[in-house]
Amino acid sequence: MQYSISNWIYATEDLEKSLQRLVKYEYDAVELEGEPDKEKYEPKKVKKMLQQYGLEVSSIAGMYLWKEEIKRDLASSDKKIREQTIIYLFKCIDYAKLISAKLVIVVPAAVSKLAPSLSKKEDWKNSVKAVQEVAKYAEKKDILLAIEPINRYETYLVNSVQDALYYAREVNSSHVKIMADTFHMNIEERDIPEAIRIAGNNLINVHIADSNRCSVGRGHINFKALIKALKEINYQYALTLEPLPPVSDPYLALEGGVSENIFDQYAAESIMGLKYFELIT
Ligand code: LER
Ligand code: MN
Repeated sequence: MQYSISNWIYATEDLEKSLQRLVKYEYDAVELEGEPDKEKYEPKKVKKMLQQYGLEVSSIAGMYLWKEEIKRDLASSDKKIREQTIIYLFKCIDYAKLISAKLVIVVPAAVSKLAPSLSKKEDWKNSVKAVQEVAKYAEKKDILLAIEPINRYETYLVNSVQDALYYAREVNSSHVKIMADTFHMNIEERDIPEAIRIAGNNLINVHIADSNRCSVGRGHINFKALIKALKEINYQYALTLEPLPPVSDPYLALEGGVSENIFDQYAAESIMGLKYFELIT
């Protein structure tokens, strides 16, 4: 299995500093925050750094913001918002291609928008249609899209692995698959390993954090059973760490004065725990 960390958890931290942490704790890859227009992610500069540190890019984490200044929402009843989100995803796909990432994460409705624009049924239809358009572009560029189910306290449309499978089936593209996130699964799934088995070969990325969103071992998720299920489905993609200090948003962690040591500690503990379970299962 490939070990990766989503650099979204490091918020405004200098990218090189984050990459150095990944190398120090022997990760293979990084999942980059999907912000292709940000200076921090200038592709030539990023490519050079990746080469220098011997890291791959496992994925691009699409950011489905729901803020006063910017709304990225594939399920919006407002055509303009849907269209600007489609264009945003085209840019993420182009960016993925430039830095040799295999996949882009898609959340079917904005994160922290908790109720439908119209009805859940109408929003579902709008979102599926929008992603069908994105999928055509992804097929052309040969980049995969991974539908991420997120718990009900952050979004309302696709919350479970089964929701994501239904959604991907409706989009109906060779390049639309699903992913899982153990933190959200702990809230939404009846049985985490069983959900992994149901996802089967549709699963192309797994975000990892413990039940309290801290690093592996600090909560009560049974990671041994998770790894066993991943082995059973012959999972060949990345385990992408997404542990957060106990705050709701990574930007609050740095601003709130969380010590940087915690990032090192979480990176070290998580890979050690997972590799141990990989070895013994
Ligand atoms: C992002 O991968 C995620 O899991 C969400 O909780 C982001 O808000
Ligand atoms: Mn996630």
